[in-house]
Amino acid sequence: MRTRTRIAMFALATVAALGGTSTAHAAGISGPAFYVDGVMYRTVATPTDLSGTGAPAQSWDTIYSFGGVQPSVATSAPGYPDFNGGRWMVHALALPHGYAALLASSDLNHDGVIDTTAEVTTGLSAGDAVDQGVVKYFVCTVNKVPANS
Ligand SMILES: [Ca+2]
Repeated sequence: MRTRTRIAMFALATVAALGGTSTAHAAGISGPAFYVDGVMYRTVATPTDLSGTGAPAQSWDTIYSFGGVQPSVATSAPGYPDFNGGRWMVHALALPHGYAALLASSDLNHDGVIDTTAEVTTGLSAGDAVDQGVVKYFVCTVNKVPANS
């Protein structure tokens, strides 16, 4: 009886641990995904592709993608007056002089990463980032990464 109880408790703990983990992965919660005004946000990935809907540009917020050299930078988030509810158009950025040159000209607060819209805009003005246009339209949630993760 005692052994059965221990086995049952172990099984419950194992199921709870696995269940918690697999639920998070099944929900598609990302790790840190992109910056908004220097704050890291994450998202729940959704299999949406809204390209070709013909929706006007103002119904989207912009995510600038650096092609993987650093997290993307988004222009809005929940609580911002211009937030469009998680409808995004992704602009790919080319870095014609390299990432180090972009940081040198545009990392305004010298924290080693381009993490605000102002820094992206500075990079575009300096020519160290070049907007390649919209490469994707999609929907995803936006949530601040908890401080303890
Ligand atoms: Ca910065």
